[in-house]
Amino acid sequence: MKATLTRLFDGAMRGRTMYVIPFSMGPVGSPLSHIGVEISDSPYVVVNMRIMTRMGRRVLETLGSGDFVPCLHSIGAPLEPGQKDVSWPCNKDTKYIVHFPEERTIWSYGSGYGGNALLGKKCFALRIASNMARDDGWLAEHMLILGVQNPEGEKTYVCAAFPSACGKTNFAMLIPPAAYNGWKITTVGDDIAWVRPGKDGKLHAINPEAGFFGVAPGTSDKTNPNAIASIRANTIFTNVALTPDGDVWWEGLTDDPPPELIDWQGQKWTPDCGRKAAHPNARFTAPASQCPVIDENWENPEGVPVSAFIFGGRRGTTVPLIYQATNWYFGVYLAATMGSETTAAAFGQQGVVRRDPLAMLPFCGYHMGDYFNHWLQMGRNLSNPPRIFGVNWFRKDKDGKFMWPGFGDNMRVLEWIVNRVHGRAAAVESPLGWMPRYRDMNWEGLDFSKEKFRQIMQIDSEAWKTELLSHEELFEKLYDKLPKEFSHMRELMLSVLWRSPTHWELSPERYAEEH
Ligand code: TSX
Ligand code: MN
Repeated sequence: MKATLTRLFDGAMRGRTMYVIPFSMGPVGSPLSHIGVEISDSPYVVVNMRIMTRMGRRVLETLGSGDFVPCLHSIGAPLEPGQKDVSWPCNKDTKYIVHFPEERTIWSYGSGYGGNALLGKKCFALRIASNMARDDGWLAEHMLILGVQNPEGEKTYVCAAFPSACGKTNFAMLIPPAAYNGWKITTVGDDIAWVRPGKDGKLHAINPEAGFFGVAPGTSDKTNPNAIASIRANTIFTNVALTPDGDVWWEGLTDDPPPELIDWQGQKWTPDCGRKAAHPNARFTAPASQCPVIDENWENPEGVPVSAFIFGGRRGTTVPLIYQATNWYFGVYLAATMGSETTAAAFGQQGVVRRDPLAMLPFCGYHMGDYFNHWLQMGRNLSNPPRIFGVNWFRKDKDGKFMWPGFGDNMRVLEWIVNRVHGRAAAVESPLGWMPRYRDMNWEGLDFSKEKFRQIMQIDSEAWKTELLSHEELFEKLYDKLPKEFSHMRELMLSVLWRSPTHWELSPERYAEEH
């Protein structure tokens, strides 16, 4: 790779300005932070890194002669004297996004966009950092961090991992329903968590980023008012559409599209033209400090104590709304086998489950089998580990309609999680772990019947046998490094399901209000 890339980088920046970008992932000077220096020929990278990281002179001063991650980036589009530049230059044919985990460096060539170019994010904070974390006994995770404050003022922090298109940023900024007067959700981060054991035997998390690089389409005052408030100023919009008065627009921002727009490619656009106005992956880059519910501890150098890990996916069938893993090991199994049904046709077949362990498949910088073992090992060393939960907001009924209202009402699931963590909520055992009965959750202000709850919590034994068999497909790919514990847990879960009725469900008396 070095031979190939050295040849490509030779003269790659000719005719452009080279920028040197010192940045800190995490609050400047925090013991949990790490510094990088990105060299880039893209002003787009500079202005985005200015929002997404702590960047500039104070980082260089903190660095002194200490360690940093060298990040080399070129769009790979040199300009000859007199040659006119294009609006978004990159190399049409050749792109390499390369990590050297042994020396902890990143070389990125030919691309100007997102994770390929803003090297502090996926390349550093996940792929390189996951290597550092394995070696030094911590975790670099693709997780949001949020705080749940109850009316008594008690604050509980949780981290959550979802594959793309599950509404991670929406969940990170959730607004509780009206019935939750006195409750508050606060945001620490919406994408990445660096998690480290503390002297108290708990895990503590920081958000290594300083901004949100969020998907714009689908973001609105209905789906995420806090995100809309966060992007009111000092925000970069990438590949969105423009209104005649110079404002931005994307699909889902308003119920009705404006009568005319300039689309993301600079073409005239009308609602009936048959094209999308914004690119489906259009983004906003906004300072986290502008989020109305940013957590008071979001820049605390010690991080926030993590009480729970939540793992989810987009599953139309099979997976219940909420369940708690029996222990750390089963939780890691749950996380390792999580998956989402494909939605976009661009990803090939629609509606098939793609496994994305801990939402880290594209972002773990080493073998996934070693990664699972590292997770198991972390649990062995913690006296007070976070509890682990599985959620599924996307289960559908026989008519193909979403059964769960989602969005703010996910607060009801969060409340049960928080109360479980503190030993205040009841649960019953199931083949998957611990599950709430109807009466163990708060339904105030929501019309959700016991029968609907029974359906959304149902465990179909046959479907779960098939599900567990399909885990084997993932395990085969990791065969030589798969934790031996995983095979045992799979066998055990199969045997529990084998003796269960075809439709395993909480017995009727367990639902009865009087019990
Ligand atoms: O972000 C979502 N969340 C998490 C919110 C805190 N979305 C959007 C996903 C795409 C990025 C959801 N979509 C959620 C959800 O909990 N649930 C659903 C499915 C759903 C969609 C629409 C409705 C209900 C559920 N209801 C109406 O449209 C009226
Ligand atoms: Mn992400």
